[in-house]
Amino acid sequence: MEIKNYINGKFTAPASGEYLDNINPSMGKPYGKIPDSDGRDVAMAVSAAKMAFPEWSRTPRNKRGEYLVKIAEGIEAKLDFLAKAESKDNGKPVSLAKSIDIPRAAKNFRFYGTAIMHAHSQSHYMEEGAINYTLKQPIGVAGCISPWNLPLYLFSWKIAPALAAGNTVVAKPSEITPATAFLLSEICKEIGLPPGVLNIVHGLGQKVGQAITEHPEVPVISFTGGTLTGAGIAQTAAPMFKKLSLELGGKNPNIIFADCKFEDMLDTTLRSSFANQGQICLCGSRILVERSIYNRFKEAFVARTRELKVGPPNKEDSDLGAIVSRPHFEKIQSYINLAKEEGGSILTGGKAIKMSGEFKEGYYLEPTIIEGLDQACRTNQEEIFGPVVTLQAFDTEEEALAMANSTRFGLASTVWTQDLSRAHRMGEALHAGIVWVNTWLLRDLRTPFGGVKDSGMGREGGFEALDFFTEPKNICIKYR
Ligand code: TXE
Repeated sequence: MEIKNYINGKFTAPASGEYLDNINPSMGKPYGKIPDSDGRDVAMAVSAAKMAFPEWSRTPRNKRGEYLVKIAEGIEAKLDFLAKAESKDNGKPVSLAKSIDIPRAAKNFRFYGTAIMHAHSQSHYMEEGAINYTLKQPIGVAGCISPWNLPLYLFSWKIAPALAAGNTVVAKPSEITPATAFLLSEICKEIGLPPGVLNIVHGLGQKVGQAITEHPEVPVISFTGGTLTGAGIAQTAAPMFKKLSLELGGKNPNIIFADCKFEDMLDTTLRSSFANQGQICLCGSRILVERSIYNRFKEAFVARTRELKVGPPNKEDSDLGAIVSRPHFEKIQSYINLAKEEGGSILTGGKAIKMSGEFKEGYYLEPTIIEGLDQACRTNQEEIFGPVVTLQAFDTEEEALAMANSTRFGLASTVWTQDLSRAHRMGEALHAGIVWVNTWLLRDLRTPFGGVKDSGMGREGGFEALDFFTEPKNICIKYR
């Protein structure tokens, strides 16, 4: 697949004329090229977005919404093709791309294509004979930078609200998974999105991402990715007083009380532990189990994990596919070695899997369960972002909370209990932006999404995202 930038409605080569290999992780081999863009391409994209902003921001919101709904329809019409492309680029099973990633990308555009029709603001009457009203105005050129784990799903979740709110966009997908972002630009072209409204620049984070972050005419940045990278972006953006949304890493606790509905919990815990090869910022990588059911859970969880099929992503029956890249494959393995050094014991998994035939150079890891580590060790403090979970037992609710809240992260938590009061108490006390009780990854797009502490700042989702991509202005009119 020869990927091009999408700038001012045209598919363009990078100013450098250079291209990077795009690797298929299931085979460990390059299968395409992506533009090795730099600040020059970003400058062209920003000026195209600037040129398009006056017209786009004045376009009636129902018209803007219609464009977004057309993009959603374009994604839905190409579901299978996009799912195959996503699976090939990221390594995730094609079944997952087809059931989660691509449908959700369409939902993101459809949601904001209609939500903008219901966005409203307030007015405040004053007895002195004045009326205040608040305008929520689009900001200008929005910079959207997204990661490799849910490529089109997260890319679209930034672009859709930014466009709906009347901004124009310069967006950068991860250089590790550029394919569906390029296919999205083709859909935008096909549906007649006006040139310059959305611009997509491919390339390395340090070059293209950095250029977007530091560009003086990009006043608002929405980023999802690693905590370290997020901190670097904040350092660049803060002195420029840019509006910033950072969705970063997580080290999420999955807290299982003895009174849980065991089979429901077990089925869901398999998904929350290993879906997308554990490469979802919402995965529950620290499993805390009430001691009285620890052994029962451990046996059942290990047995079910051993039944999971790790295979080529293009096989419908693969439960887990390939890890997204060789560096990440090695990073996860280094954490498995660290866990052993820290005294953990591997209950199942822990090893790379050598596939056969065309997949023998691919990056495959066994789903791995580790016990015997204390909460303070690095394995339980740092984000691994792979098919690796740890088990720990607790005796009391207070102890479970202390363990759950003991990392620098605070993105999501899952709690399994039939005790209603305890569910409310845990929800109230957990350091997290999202708490699921007796479920996981059940998502209502109207809800705020984001984390606390090192999991980032700001919220995506619902009207929060529309507020993020607008500036409120109060106008006070005295008439008496
Ligand atoms: O993210 P990066 P990566 C975590 C996970 C993973 C780690 C790094 O632990 O191992 O983050 O993953 C662009 N200025 N999560 O490498 O490096 C980069 O090109 C501007 C959690 O994917 O943060 C890509 O488009 N942009 C996360 C995007 O930032 C820069 C999901 C993310 O890259 C940049 C993914 C810079 N200096 C990883 N450097 C979640 N919370 O969902 C890189 N980029």
